[in-house]
Amino acid sequence: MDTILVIGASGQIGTVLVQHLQNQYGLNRVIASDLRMPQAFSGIFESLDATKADELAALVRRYRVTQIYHLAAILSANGEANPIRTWEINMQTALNVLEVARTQNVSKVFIPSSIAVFGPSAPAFDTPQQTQLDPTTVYGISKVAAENWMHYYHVKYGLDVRSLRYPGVISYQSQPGGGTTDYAVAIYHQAVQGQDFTCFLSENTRLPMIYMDDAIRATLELMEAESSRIRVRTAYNLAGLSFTPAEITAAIQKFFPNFRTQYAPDFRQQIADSWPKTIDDQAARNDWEWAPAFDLSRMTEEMIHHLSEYYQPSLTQA
Ligand code: NAD
Ligand code: AKB
Repeated sequence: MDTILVIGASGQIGTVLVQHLQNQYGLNRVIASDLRMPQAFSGIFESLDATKADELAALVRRYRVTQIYHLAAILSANGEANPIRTWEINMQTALNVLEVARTQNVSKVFIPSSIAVFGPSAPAFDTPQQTQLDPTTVYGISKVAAENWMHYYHVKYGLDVRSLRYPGVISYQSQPGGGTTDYAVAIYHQAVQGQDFTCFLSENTRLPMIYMDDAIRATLELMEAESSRIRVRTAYNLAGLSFTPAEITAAIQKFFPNFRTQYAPDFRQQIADSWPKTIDDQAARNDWEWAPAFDLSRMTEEMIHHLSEYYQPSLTQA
């Protein structure tokens, strides 16, 4: 019987992942932890600062944790406000997780990486699994370092640690936590509330994205795959869909013809320009049969449906 610890459980991905894990393993088998309590939460929650190795180790011992999903991090845009602090938090938490897993015989660990590992030297289209990694953000630098540490713990200690380079994750259940891809969530919230949107990226900035359902399924499929099939022990490239602000605006206009987007690029434009436009995820497809299900029109339909229920429940029930 597995007992699963999720660190960073109150964030965009954690909020949704915890519910899936609770459904799969049972409410008492999933320990959600974070600096802050998730909203409207049922299940076991423990307050944890994952930079504190002793607190983390005590939690792992107390619950006899067998799997860890480590989601705590400072993302690309927020990270630039305080690069040294971002490095300390992202690296210290990742190293604490790897070390506690090694010393307390945790059988499986998931620590996500990001398309932010890529920089200007990587091919922008169909960015391959193996290529030069020269990120321009402290977030990206910390993700490259974490990938190398994961590989090190696997080779040196045999730790079963697995990872995905998530693209920008789009969800209706939770708000994103300060990244460069956040506009693609905010735009739906504005549209459903009948408001126009001001985008902090320019209209033709193409970025790799993924719908939350696909991101969660990829995570669980990766974690459930036979260990022998996991041939990449840094992090797998993962592709969902890829679009520009102009294209997502056009997809939303099919539901709200009067919806308009204005463009006011800020510092996040430079980050976006250094990232891939599309991702080659052949290794994930080959090794554990990854295939995304959501394209732009299907995702847009779901986002608008769920957010309409949230903002205008009386209209959607009528
Ligand atoms: P998020 O910012 O929404 O959530 C991160 C959570 O970590 C927050 O709830 C925060 O309170 C918590 N946290 C921060 N410092 C902590 C600490 N010291 N101890 C315990 N908890 C702490 O992030 P997210 O979008 O849910 O991302 C989860 C993971 O996935 C991160 O590693 C991120 O880099 C990665 N990722 C996310 C995306 C995306 O688009 N959401 C894309 C690529 C990679
Ligand atoms: C961000 O924009 O920082 C994240 C990511 C792609 O890692 N969404």
